Amino acid sequence: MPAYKLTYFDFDGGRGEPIRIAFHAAGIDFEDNRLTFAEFGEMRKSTPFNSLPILEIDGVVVTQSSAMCRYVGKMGGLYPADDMQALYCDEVMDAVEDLSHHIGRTFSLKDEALRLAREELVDGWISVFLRGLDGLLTRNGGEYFAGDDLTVADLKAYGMTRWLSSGSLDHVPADLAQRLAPGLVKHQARIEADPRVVAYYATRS
Ligand SMILES: N[C@@H](CCC(=O)N[C@@H](CS)C(=O)NCC(=O)O)C(=O)O
Repeated sequence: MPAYKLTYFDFDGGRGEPIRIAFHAAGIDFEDNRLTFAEFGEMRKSTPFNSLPILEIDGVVVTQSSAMCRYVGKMGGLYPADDMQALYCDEVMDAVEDLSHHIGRTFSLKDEALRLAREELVDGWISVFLRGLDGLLTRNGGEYFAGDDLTVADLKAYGMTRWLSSGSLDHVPADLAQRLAPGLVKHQARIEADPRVVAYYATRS
């Protein structure tokens, strides 16, 4: 088994979190290298795209969180073997990436500029993506985004719904997902209760 080192920020969320959960669910040992924002600032320029996460596999650096989810998901039974279900899975991960990108662009803003940008997002892209993801979940029966069991798409969407509903994003109402996409909020609770996810968080407490 290769040596895996995942480098991401030191919080339980964001683009790194589904990869951490997938590694744990797959029973694959990995080094969970967690950086402060200051530490990232010092090494940012040394990463291929000035961003995290990066995954080192026997010292070889790879980027792109959804590609990492797919890679670990395939090893851990969290990525569909069926092409159509794999398409559903990828579609959701890419949609979550798009939304992360829109939100990420507001992180450098402050005060009034931040408020205006976030309010615009709430009325615009965040609403579009919440409704859209809710629709993708309904299309597959309402429980999982692809197939009939947990996949990395569920882990990635779960992290996004949890974040949007946490109240930690300034100017994003914590009840927005509940109002626009109640199926996604139920999905968040379902994934949070999955034994593989519970087992992962038990290691964090
Ligand atoms: N498409 C990339 C996006 C990576 C990305 O934007 N990461 C953010 C953190 S979640 C980052 O490192 N931002 C720091 C910066 O842009 O300076 C992926 O999916 O891994």
